[in-house]
Amino acid sequence: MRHVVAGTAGHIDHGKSALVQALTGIDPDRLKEEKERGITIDIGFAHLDLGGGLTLGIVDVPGHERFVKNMLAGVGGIDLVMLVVAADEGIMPQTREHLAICQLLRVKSGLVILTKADLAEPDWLELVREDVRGYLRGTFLDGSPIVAVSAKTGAGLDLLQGHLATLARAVPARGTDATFRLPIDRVFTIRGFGTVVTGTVAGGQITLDERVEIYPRQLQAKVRGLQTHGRPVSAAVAGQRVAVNLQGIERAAIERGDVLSLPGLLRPTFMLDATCELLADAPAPLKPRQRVRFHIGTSEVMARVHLLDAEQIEPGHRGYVQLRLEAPIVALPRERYVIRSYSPMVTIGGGELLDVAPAKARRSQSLVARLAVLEGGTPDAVIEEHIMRVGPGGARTADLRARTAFGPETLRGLLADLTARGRVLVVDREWYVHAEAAERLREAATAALVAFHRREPLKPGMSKEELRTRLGGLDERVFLHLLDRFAAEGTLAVEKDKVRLTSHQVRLDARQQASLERLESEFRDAGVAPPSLEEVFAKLHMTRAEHQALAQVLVDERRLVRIREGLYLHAEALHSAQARVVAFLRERKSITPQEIKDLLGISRKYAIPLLEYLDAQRITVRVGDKRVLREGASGGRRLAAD
Ligand SMILES: Nc1nc2c(ncn2[C@@H]2O[C@H](COP(=O)(O)OP(=O)(O)OP(=O)(O)O)[C@@H](O)[C@H]2O)c(=O)[nH]1
Ligand SMILES: [Mg+2]
Repeated sequence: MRHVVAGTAGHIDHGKSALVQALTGIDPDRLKEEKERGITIDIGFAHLDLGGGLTLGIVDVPGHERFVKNMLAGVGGIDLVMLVVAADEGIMPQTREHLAICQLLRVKSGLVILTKADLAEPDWLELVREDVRGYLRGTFLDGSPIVAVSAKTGAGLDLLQGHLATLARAVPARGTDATFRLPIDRVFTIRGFGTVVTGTVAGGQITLDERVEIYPRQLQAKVRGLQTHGRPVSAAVAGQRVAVNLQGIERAAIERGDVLSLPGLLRPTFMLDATCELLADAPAPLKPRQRVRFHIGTSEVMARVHLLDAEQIEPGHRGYVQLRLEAPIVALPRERYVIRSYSPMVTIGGGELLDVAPAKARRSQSLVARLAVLEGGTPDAVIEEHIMRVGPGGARTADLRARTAFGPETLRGLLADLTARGRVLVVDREWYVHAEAAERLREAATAALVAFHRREPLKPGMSKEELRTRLGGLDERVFLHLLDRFAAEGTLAVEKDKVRLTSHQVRLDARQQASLERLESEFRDAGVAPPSLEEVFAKLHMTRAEHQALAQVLVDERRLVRIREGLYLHAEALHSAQARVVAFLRERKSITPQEIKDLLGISRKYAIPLLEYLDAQRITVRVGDKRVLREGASGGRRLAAD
């Protein structure tokens, strides 16, 4: 089964709806008001079996200039256009505007239908045909069939159907490797079923029972039923018109312009970077910060256009812009949009989205260069650009899904290729950092460490956490991964929670060396009943600042061991005390605080912290008011390890 969607276009009263009805037997005007006034107000739908498993869905649009907004909601997803021109009237304003819209949206093909042929003399018909042919020159419909028909007599309908079949067969099948998106064009309820939304699937596919999300409001629901052209189906794919019965959501929570997609895949945005081309017959140049009506998919929101590479865009010219929206939307790069001026409401231009999660733009050469890559670059250049821009923080596959036009399989392939070529680094599962961003981070880390070592020559290294903060507070997983990578490459060394340059060593001058030795011997001599650091500093007439650092050198070199806050034991004293306690325990099985005081000849002030230290080292374990050897603990091995 193949599905192709066509849309009518053309001036009011030129016979679009009558043609659709004559062709399909379905009246696309479904509103009471439409019947009463004899005009189309909102989009209507019909379908035509073209044989050979090919169905043509038809979106019929209103021609009235006040309803161009509705026309735009209808033609967003069409494959081909049926441009209707009444033979008795010829080309009129909305013939031009609708054709311009189809051109801006890059509708690929179509044909022109001269309706009401029964009202025109053959000569006149030929004149109109010539006129239209000339008018189409240079447009995407240049050289397309021009078919004269009469909805009244049925003349020309068979010929038209033949042309439609040929055009529909030539529409390339859309791939399924894309993010599922359905711009919603209608919402209603059916008694007994609940909420139903309809639209043309813009990408990917949807299946029965799947969980879905309505964007930009981000409400979830479940697909309870699917229909295409009135028949139930179990799945619907890109390019197909579909009605989706949703479970778990109120009709009032959804409106035209919302997008149905899969949970968590898309990210609402207020800003878009894009190309912008102004129609040659736009009434005025596009000015900086001009307020416009922005149309994408089935939605319309107000926006201001910020020009990124020009003072203004002249009619018939193009430029790069940032659109700042007054309400959020969801979209993906490569989608086309249309802008209309605020007043008068006329179509003035449109373009292609390049970045759906941009930073607030400031005009710069680099921004223009970046947008040129997003517009014209190869797929891997585009992915690289996205990963590069997020810097050392990297991008996850999910971020890239939400920011690029690539389907999951294409994306996987591109990322695997870039990884293999060393352009991006995988820092965690599904998390990518650009090699150049990592390189810049390495330079920043090195600079931070150089400064740190200069400032703190007696410290063995900077804490990882401090370095992470200095580098802008990267995500911890990314940071640790990159740190390991830099360490493996030999740039820096990581020891426990400290990072240093590989070249850094704590070097003491002669005076510092002498102070260090005096400091150490004070503790060595004091054994298991050491003084406080403050007492030692006072005794040795040392200044606090420098000698605190020297004491830390002793701690870093494990010559001094911190038992608890403010209490340091010399390593030799600690080890011999520990050996004696272990020997005592081997023989007597348990030891009380009183016994340890007697054993080591120390006061309670030292005995309790020492016991707690041994507990913390998992050498002893507390049972009531006694300590026993921890099962499996080997005093000897512990000592060696310390
Ligand atoms: N004689 C004749 N009249 C036609 C033909 N097609 C349409 N009409 C008449 O033209 C009028 C407008 O037809 P519609 O089909 O409503 O025109 P439309 O283009 O859909 O109009 P909007 O949707 O409002 O833009 C109606 O009165 C039709 O009966 C035709 O082939 N021959
Ligand atoms: Mg109509």
